[in-house]
Amino acid sequence: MNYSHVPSPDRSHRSPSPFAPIEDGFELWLRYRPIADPARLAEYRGAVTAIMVENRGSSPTLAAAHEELAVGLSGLLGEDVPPVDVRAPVHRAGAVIAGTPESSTVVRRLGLEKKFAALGPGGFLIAAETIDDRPVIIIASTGEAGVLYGSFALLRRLQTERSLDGLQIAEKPRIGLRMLDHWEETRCYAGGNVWNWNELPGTIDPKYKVYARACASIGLNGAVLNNVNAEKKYLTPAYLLKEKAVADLFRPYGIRVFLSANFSAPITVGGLPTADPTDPAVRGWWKAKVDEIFSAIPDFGGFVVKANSEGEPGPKDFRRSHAEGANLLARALAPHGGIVLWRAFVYDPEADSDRLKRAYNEFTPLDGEFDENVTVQVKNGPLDFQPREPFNPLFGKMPRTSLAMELQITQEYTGQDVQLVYLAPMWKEALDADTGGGFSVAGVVDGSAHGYKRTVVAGVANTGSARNWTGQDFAQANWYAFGRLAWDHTLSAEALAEEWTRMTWGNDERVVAAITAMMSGSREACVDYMDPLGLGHLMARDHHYGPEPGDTVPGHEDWSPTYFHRADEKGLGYDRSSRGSNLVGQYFPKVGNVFDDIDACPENLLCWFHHVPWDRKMKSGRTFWEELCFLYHRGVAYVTAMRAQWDSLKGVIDAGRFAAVAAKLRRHEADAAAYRNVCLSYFQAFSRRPIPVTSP
Ligand code: GCW
Repeated sequence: MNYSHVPSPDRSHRSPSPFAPIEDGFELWLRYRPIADPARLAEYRGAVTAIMVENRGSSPTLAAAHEELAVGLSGLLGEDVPPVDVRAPVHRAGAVIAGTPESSTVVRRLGLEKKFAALGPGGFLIAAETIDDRPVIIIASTGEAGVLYGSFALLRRLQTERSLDGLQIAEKPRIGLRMLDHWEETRCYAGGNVWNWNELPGTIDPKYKVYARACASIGLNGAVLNNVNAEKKYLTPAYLLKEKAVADLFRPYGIRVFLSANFSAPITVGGLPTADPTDPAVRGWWKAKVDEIFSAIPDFGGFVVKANSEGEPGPKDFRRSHAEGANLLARALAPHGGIVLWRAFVYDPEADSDRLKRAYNEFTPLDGEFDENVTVQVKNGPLDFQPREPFNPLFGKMPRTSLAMELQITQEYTGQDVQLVYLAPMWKEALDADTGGGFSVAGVVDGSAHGYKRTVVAGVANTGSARNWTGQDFAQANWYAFGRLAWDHTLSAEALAEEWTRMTWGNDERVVAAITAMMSGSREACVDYMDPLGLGHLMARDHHYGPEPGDTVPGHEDWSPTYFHRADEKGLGYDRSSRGSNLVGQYFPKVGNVFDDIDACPENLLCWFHHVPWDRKMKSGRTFWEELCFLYHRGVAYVTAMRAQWDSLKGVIDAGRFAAVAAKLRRHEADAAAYRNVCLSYFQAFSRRPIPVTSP
C-alpha cells in the first residue's frame, strides 16, 4: 500500500500534553520523541517514508532491526512510518532499506558490496542511493548484526537532529568483543541485581529486552551474567535453564552470554576431591560441564575467571601457574569456539612489597604460555579503578597474549549512585596513553600493536534493578560512552557527551550546552576533591564511598590508605621511582624515565610515583601543599557550579528527572566538600601548614 499521498499531521506546534510520556529514565537514550525543530522534521519526513527489511520473518536479528526502525522512525517523525514490501510494484521514495546481500534483493541489486564487504559482519554502510529514480536510504552489512548496528546508527543520526544530506556512513568496530561484566549486587549502586534470577526462566521481565536494545544500540555484543566472585550455583543445571532463557532473548541483538566460573567448581559443584588442573578427572569435569552448557546455549561465549585474587580459589592453590589454570578451561571450551577471559587483577604479597607491581611480576613471565583461546583481562590502571591512575604497565608487555582492557562503569570509587561523574575522559586518557613502546594502550587493546587475533574490552556494568537502570540518571552516560568507545576508541569524550545528551535530554540548545559543560569537567573535579596530584585509595573501607585517609587495615596493609599515601612530616606519596619500589621500571623506558624523574613526571601523577616534599615548587608557583589545598577546593567549586548550571534548566527539562538530579547534586556537593575537608585536615596534621583560603 502506498501512503505517500496522505498528508502528515503537523504536530510541530502542539503544546505539551498532560499525557506526555513519563520521563523516568527507563527508556535510556532510546526515547524517540518527535523531532522538535520544524525544519529538521520536514527534512526527515521528506527523506524517510517507509521501511523495507526483506526476509525478516526468517531472521530474529533482521526482525529486531525492523522493529527498532519502525518504532524509532515513527516516534521521531511523529507519524507512522510503514513497512513496504518488496513485491510492491514500485520502490518507494524515502524507503529505508536494510539488509545483507543474502537477505535483501535491493542490496544485491545496487551492487554496493565492495563498499561494505571489508567492514565485516559487524560493520555497516549507511548510504543515500537511488533506485528506480527514487531516493532511498540503504543500511547494509555482510552480517545481520551489522544491519542492526546500522539501524541504530541511522536512528542516532535523527535523534541528534543532524542533517541527512549526503548521507554516507561506513563504520566497523575497532575491537571485536565489547562486553559488560555484571557483578550483580557487588558494587552495584542502582538497586539490586539487574537479573531477577528467582523469576527466571518462567518469567522474563520485559526490561531485559530494553537492556538488549540499549546494548545493541551502542554496539555491545557480550554480557557476563554473574559476578567474578562466582557463586557455584551459576554452573548448576537449574541455573543453566535461567541463563539459557537470557541467552535466547539476547541472541537476536547479537549479544553472547558469558559466565564467571569459580576455579574450584569441580569440587563445589562436581564433588571431586580436587580442582588441580593436571588431574584428569578435573579436566573431564570441565569438559562435561562445558558440553552441557553448549547444548543449552550453542553460542555461549565462555568463562571469565578471577583466580587467586582476593580470596578466590585458583591454580596457585595447587602450585600451578595462571596459564595452566586458564588453559584447563580453555581446552574444554576450544572445541565449541568458547574463550577464557582470565583476569590479571591479582596482588599476591609474595610477588612484591608494592601492590602495584604484583600483577606484572606474575603475568609477564607467562607471555606465550596461554592457549590461543585465552585472553588476559587487565584493569586500565595498576591499582583498582581509582579516579586517576597511570595506565597499567602490562599493556604492551605481553605481545604474545591477547590482552583485554577492563574498565569500571559502575562508580565504585567515583561517587557511586550519587555523584555526577562522566567517565569517558578517564577512559580516553587510558586508551590514548603512549606506552612508550611505539604504540598507544588502545593500540594494544585493538590488536594493531601486536596483531592479536582476538580483541576485547570489558566494562563492569552499572545497571541494577532501579527503574532508571543506573540510579543517578547521568550514570547512563557512562554505560553509553563505554559502548561507543568500545566500538570506536577514537571518538571524543565531548562528542559522546553531546550525542548522549541530545538523545537523553533533548536537542534544546540550552539543555545541550549546559549539560555537556557540566559533564566535561566532572571527572577532573572528582579527581580534585578525592585524589588530586596522583593520590589514590583514600576511600573508606568496605563501602568505598567517603574518605578514610587515616585507615590502616589490620593484616592487610595493601588495603590501607596509609600504605598508599605514606604521609609524613616530609611530604606525601609513594616512592615508586627507581630509588623506591621501581614500579617505573615496569614501563617502557621512554615513559618510565618520565615517571621516574620528579621534575618530568606529570604533576597529576606526582604522588603515584614520588614522595613529594610539602614545599616543592609546583608549576603554578604554589607549593605542593598549597597546590593540594587549591585542587581540593577547585573540585568542590566545580560541583557547586554544576548545581547552578542544572538549576538554570528548571522548567526546560521534565520535572521528574530534573528533581531527581537536583537532589543528587545537592548531596554530591556536600559529600565532595566532606571528602576535601576530611583529607585536608588529615594531611595537615603531617604538613603542619595552614590551609590557605583559596577561592579557585
Ligand atoms: O574493585 C574491587 C572491588 C571488589 C571486586 C574487585 C575485583 C568483585 O572492590 O568488590 O570484586 O575489585 O575487581 O575483582
